[in-house]
Amino acid sequence: MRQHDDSRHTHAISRPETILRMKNRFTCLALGCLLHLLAATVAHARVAAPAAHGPTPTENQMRWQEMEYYAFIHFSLNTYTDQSWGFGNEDITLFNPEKLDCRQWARICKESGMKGIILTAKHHSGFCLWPSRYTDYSVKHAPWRGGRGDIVRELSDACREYGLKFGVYLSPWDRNRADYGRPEYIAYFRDQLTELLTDYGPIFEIWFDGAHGGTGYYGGAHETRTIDRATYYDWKNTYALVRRLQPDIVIWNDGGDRADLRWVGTEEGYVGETNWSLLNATGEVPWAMLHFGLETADSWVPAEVNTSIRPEWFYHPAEDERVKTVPQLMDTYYRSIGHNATLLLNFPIMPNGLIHPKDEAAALAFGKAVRESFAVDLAKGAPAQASHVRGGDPTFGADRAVDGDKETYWATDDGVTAASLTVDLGRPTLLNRLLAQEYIRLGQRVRAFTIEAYTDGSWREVARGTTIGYKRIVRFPAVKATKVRLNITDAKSCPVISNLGIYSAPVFLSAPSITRDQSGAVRIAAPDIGPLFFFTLDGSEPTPNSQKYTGPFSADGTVEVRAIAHDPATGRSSPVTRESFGHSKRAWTLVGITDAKAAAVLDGDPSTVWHHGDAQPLPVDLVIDLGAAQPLTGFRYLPDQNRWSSGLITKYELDVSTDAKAWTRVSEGEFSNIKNNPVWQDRRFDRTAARFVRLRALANADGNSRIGYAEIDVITE
Ligand code: FUL
Repeated sequence: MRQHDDSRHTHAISRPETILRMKNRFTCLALGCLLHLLAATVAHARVAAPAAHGPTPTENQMRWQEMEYYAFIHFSLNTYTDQSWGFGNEDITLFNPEKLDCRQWARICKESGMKGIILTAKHHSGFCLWPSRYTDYSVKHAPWRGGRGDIVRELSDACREYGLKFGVYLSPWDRNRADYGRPEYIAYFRDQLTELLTDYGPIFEIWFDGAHGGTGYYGGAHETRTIDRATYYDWKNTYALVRRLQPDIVIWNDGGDRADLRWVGTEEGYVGETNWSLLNATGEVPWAMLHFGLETADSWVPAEVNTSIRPEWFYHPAEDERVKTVPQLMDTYYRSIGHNATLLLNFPIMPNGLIHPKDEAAALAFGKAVRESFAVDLAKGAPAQASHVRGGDPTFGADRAVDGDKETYWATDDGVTAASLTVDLGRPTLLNRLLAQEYIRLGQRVRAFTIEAYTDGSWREVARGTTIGYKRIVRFPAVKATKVRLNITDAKSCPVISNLGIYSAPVFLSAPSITRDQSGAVRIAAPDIGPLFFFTLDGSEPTPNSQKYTGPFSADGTVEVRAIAHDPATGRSSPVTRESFGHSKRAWTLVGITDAKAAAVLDGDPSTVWHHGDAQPLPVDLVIDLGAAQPLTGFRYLPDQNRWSSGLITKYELDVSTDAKAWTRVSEGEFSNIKNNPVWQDRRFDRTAARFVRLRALANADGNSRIGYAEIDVITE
């Protein structure tokens, strides 16, 4: 810390006059001397740094926060069974990642700009990626490397080699263990924790997933087990064990059991724009608190945004075309790291033990886009002025926010909770991003701010926001300005700003969405304002010379549409979107349903949804008549996409028929993680010719009988 260094307060005391001839002159000089001494005394009075306000981060939380960006790795036995969650009875002999190379994982993470990796050492299936002494359900009994492999060891070694920190995910819920739900399991869980936190060097973060109880194998019992979340895991003592074994660790838990970090209430990759790093140490944590934090809370519990580079956490070959694009990942960046959180981005590992080349390419391109976006800080070292400076002391002057030193800051006097910081760029400069950081060691303070740009001789507001915290990055349309002003308009206590950055970042156009309604009309759209769309229907890559989209067009039957968004002003194009449509849905009907709103199930629009009436008891059937028999190889279900979604099916059966009388079961099981991650649920089955499809919902995510659908589709190839 250089902030409190007072060696600069050196001062020379002027020599008094010795000879004075005239009385009035003497009086004048004496008075002057006195004033001079008084002024010197004031100037030499040390201006104290602001006192901390409210909760502040621990050293462990501070180190973690500064990591900003790190990886998740999801790999387990269910990688081999194409499931989101293993049931706990998957056959160990399936586990044989013949090309496994943790150095590939570490290299990709390092080259992408990440600072660490967290591995699913044990996911809900209970299968252990290390040869635990306490179970047979581990790599020790897999064919891989003759049972002598240890992925926790290999990855911790690779992390060390690449200068990355290493963390572990240990699922509290274990669908394999016979004793899950009984006290014995807690002893087992702690034994495993002890192994992981003792045998593999420093662990920066431990992840205790919130999924807790439900159906499972449970040593052959094949039943549903529920536990009391509030008491069963005895987190207090488990946390004490963790901290004893790894004093520098941070503990993640999903909010209910207060740890060092909190979940943000969604796996889609964003946290609230208002984001306080605060929660109360006890009490309920409703969704809004996870997502926005709580301004008045008593503990420092910062947010970590976890999301996957593909829709799902584990590898599913069907998602090879659904790897997130640079614009999507950049949007995630701005809405996680740019919203005062860290970003934990997941790579699913393929059955061969490697990260897929498409995921690698996406992560590296994303890393490059971040580097490019923040390569030149236009504010760094530029003249800066503030409306208020603490005690008039340059130690707390405006320039401390643009000096590139994270330990110095601009601050105002106590009680001043609205103040401005102006950066003079010297000449009209194009810019579209402002980055601000509070010196959070003294607490999170700012409640509201605006950003103004000085263009053509006057100030105009270009953006406004709420919290800042460790880091806030604000996006706004490009503006040419000679000066930029950050106005803190409200704060809990005097603002303490350690960094202000100004950037002209490239804008990455989002890949467009392509939808087709039941009549066969295809629509292309994107969230960005203004781009043109170009598309192809013959499987070739679209370019700005391809057919221009001028409005919905008809393309019924089996067809692949590829499209790009393009901005002629910058010459930039978006990534390509590819959407394959199967048989025409024109002749499809929902059997026995008279509600016209049910058309939403087949309208090709993910944002519309239809629910059966609430009174209907489970199971609830949806029967689709395809109009004619077709060779089916799978079906797809998209649940309600709204934020306050309901009716998400978690257990299902799928039957098909040629006459709606004799039914054949082609698929059954669960949509495991549908609540947290409501993406398309694809299920494949052996080719069967059928005209009728019956989806039977056996349970939903909320434990009631409400059942709904955004979309249903079939797979025919
Ligand atoms: C969720 C789990 O149920 C998912 O499978 C995944 O591990 C994700 C990170 O957390 O709650």
